[in-house]
Amino acid sequence: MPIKDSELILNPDGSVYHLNLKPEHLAPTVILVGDQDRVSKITKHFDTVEHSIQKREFKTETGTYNGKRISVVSTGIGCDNIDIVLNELDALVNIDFKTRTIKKDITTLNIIRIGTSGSLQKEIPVDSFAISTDGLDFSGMLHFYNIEAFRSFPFEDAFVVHTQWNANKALPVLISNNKTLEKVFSSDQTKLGVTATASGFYGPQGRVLRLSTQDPDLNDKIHTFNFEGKKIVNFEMETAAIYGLSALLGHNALSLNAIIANRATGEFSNNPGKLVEDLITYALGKILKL
Ligand code: R1P
Repeated sequence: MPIKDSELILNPDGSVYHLNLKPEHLAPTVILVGDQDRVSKITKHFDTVEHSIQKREFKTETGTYNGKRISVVSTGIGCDNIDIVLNELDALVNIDFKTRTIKKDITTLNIIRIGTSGSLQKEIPVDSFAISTDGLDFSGMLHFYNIEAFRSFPFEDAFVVHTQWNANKALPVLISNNKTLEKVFSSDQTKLGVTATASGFYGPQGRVLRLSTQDPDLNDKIHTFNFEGKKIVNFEMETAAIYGLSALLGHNALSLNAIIANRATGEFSNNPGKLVEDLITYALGKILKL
């Protein structure tokens, strides 16, 4: 049965609804960034850019870097946007837009996030690079899918007990990265740990300006949690959703984090722009090994 027009929405030119891309515009290696202005900070290193398009916060440039074809896509902020980006990226490779049917042979994308993030541990200092071994979703988005087979229930259960997680909030969901990608991107320049993915920037990450939070001790509890040696090292807003949807759709995903703030020490990087530049250079070097 063809997927209905209302479910797989295509623009009049045949491109997918939000990303505005046609299948031929997407490379099998995809770099995701939050900020649309970060796209050109990556593609300025490319040999050539063959396609460039933007709709809302979703900007894509596809080209080659040292001969390797790569697409760079901005997601904007948050797990709701990741739901759009991951589903549309997958549709571009795994759904035939003419017949609106799922292809017989499924294509696996390599998806690398290059993001900024705040550390929760003193030993992950400002200006370091952290690789997310797992994403711990606090946003609730993944509960709308059949994610059970990919969850790590013992970690999640221990976390809920340790934090006395409020039952009005969505249950946290822990999803692992792709271990092959983790090996390729790890080095003595990177630190490994669990990334917590929040549903907001202020209250959901324990930041208090004028509003108090439901649990003022939550960040301390997150920071002290240790499950069989696994610790939560940083907070951001996309990784767990990328890991969850990639696992469900059969794509390989890895999240790289430039640590621009340390919530444990209260520090903020003196030069976050340079740190992101350095992480981009580092990631591009490793991508050539895929
Ligand atoms: C918040 O300022 C944004 O920055 C972080 C968070 O995950 C959130 O998207 O990542 P990016 O720099 O990749 O957007």
